Amino acid sequence: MTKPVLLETGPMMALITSQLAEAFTVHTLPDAGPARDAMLAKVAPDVVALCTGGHTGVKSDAAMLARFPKLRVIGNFGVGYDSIDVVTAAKRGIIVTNTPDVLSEEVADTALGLLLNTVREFGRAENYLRSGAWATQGDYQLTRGSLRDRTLGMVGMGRIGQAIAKRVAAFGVPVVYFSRSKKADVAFPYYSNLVEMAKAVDTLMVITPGGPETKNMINAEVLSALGKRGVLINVARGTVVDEPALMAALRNGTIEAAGLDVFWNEPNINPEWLSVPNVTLLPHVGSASIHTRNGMGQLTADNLVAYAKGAVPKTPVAETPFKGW
Ligand code: 8YV
Repeated sequence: MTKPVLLETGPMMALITSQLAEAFTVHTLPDAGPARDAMLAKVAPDVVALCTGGHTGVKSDAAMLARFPKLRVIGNFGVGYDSIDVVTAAKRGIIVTNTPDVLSEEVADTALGLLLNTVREFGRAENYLRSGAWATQGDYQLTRGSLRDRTLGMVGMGRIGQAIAKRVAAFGVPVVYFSRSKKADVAFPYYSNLVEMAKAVDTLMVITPGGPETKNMINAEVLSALGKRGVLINVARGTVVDEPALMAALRNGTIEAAGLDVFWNEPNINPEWLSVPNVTLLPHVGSASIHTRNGMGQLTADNLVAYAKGAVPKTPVAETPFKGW
């Protein structure tokens, strides 16, 4: 029996590809160039399953999806699926799956690390030691920032947001949150207006989905409301933050500091970031441990293999609920 055809939109973990290869005929798109176009033209008419992820740089937008007339399922390696046009997928009855839960605790750990590093300057302090300056110039400067006198405003209170809020609360830091609607099962004080919340706190933690609805949500008005002691942490998507506005706010003292794990146009980030001193920069490592990536990879494979086996996918996204293949 011939296997159904699956296309990986870029290289995936061996753990994923090896399991997919048992159930599908797998093709992997090369990065760019004529070989990529040639492969797409050749296999697209037969593709029933796509394995993708934000890291592949391929957007499954309406034009891309139109190339796959037989497409039935998209397995996204990652919880965020802003690179996939789920509205078009839903209209065509294509099931989109993602990897919730398995990365929540890891991303929350990273968020706390980034927050602490941003206010207490651990990266810069380590560089100071490594440069030999401790012995020759004395102790590293006292940090202007501290968690001790802060109030945190969460921008987004989904599963990862709640894991972050729990950790921050355990550190003795008051937490409030802004999201589209008040969560029945969340006890932290709720704000329905982001600017009002930014005025009331001095630290913002961004963990809201990407996509058009949240594009440039953290803009000049929000940053100015956050104020001079303001610290902004973003572990969501680069697109949620108006980068030129943030860069200006950091340079002219509108806010104090920022910590970013995500950027516009990853991995080719705006090179100007490298010369902004009061920002901690991480190369999108929120979920990037072997333990957690293995969990994400397994869930991605399980969701796609479910199609080949006629089984129920574990984690379809809300926009494309599973009703049968
Ligand atoms: C990964 C992520 O970097 O899950 C997400 O939405 O942003 C990260 O865990 C990404 O999925 C890799 O493709």
